Amino acid sequence: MEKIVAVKGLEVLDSRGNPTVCAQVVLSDGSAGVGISPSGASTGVYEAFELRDGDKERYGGKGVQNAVDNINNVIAKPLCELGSTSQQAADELMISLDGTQNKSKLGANAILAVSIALARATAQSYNLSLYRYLGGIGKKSMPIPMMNILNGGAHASNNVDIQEFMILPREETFADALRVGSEIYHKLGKILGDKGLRSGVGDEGGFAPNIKSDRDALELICEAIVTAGFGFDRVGLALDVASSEWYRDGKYFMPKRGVYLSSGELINMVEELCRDFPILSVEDPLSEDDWDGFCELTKRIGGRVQLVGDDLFVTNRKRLEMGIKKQAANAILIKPNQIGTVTETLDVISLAAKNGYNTVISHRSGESEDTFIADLAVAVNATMIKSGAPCRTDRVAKYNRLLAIESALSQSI
Ligand code: 2PG
Ligand code: MG
Repeated sequence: MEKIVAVKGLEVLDSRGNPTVCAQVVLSDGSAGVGISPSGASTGVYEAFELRDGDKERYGGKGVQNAVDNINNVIAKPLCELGSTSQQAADELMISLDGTQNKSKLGANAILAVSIALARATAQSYNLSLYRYLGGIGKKSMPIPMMNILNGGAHASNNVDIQEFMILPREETFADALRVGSEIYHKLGKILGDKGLRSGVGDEGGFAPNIKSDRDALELICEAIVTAGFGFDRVGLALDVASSEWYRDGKYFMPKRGVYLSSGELINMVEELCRDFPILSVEDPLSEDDWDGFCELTKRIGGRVQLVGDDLFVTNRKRLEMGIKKQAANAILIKPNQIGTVTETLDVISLAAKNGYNTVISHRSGESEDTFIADLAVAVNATMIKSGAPCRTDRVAKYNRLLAIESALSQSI
């Protein structure tokens, strides 16, 4: 049986120019894998812990040298003594070496990078594609791309409070869906330019214009869809309200517009937006602590709109179990770094599937060239994948990996 013979950490940069953790794992047969942890901006309070050095003299306190040291000095030796390449055994070992509830001792950023690197190395050792190794021999389907083409909230310095305005192109093939999304993205750029609203792009590659209201953003996107030659039967809309960012003392405060809303008013606002626009999916319409609000909205529109828990569930089995019991939301966003290991990520995805919750695999606003989530989406037959606009290599890398997987699947028997 092969075993792990080397584990090494390295501090690298993410798409925002902030440090993040890269790990390399080498096996006894020479197979090797690399993993890079992503990093969020609108992070949920229940996420696993991202360990940063806090030394203001380096990277404004955002260095990850301690997390890297944890890989080299705490994690590497026990993993090499494990005697196998079992993902589950390795992940469980790292969880026990950490010993905390939220991986705050070693850092979820350290643990996840190793976990991903091990999955890659082991897939290579078996001579399997990563999605095959992670997902097994069953039928594989491609996810629908959920493309964030207009950025606001914590991801852009414009005056828009809703974090993400996304399009969902539903075509026969992933390649066609990506083409449709890209054509609409470019049309939106042209429309914004014609209206004197052209802007730079936000963290996830979407345009970040200053506009009057959230409704205006949705109108502009609808115009882009229609002028690009598509109908709403083919292209739906999706939002990530990311409303945990607004929640203080039981009230919602939209900081850029300076508006206060009660939970009930926010529920009404989301319901009205879903009535007036072809919105198929809304993520975090209520905050991570507003279970009652989530349940109420699910009761009202959950039968026709996908309601996704991101900060609400944080890829965490216990929080999803609570949601299932309370019937809050009907889909889960999956971000491996919210929980910190590949094993726990796969476990929560199967819990969601067993309980009829849709799965949306997601990037973070701080990303890298690592395309693990693309393979993960196909491995688990996820309904959708969220990887930003078709712009900026950190976003496009995932979509390009999915193109390669689709092409490989079409050639395999
Ligand atoms: C989200 C993510 C990704 P962040 O809220 O869904 O789009 O953003 O990584 O900043 O949490
Ligand atoms: Mg979100």
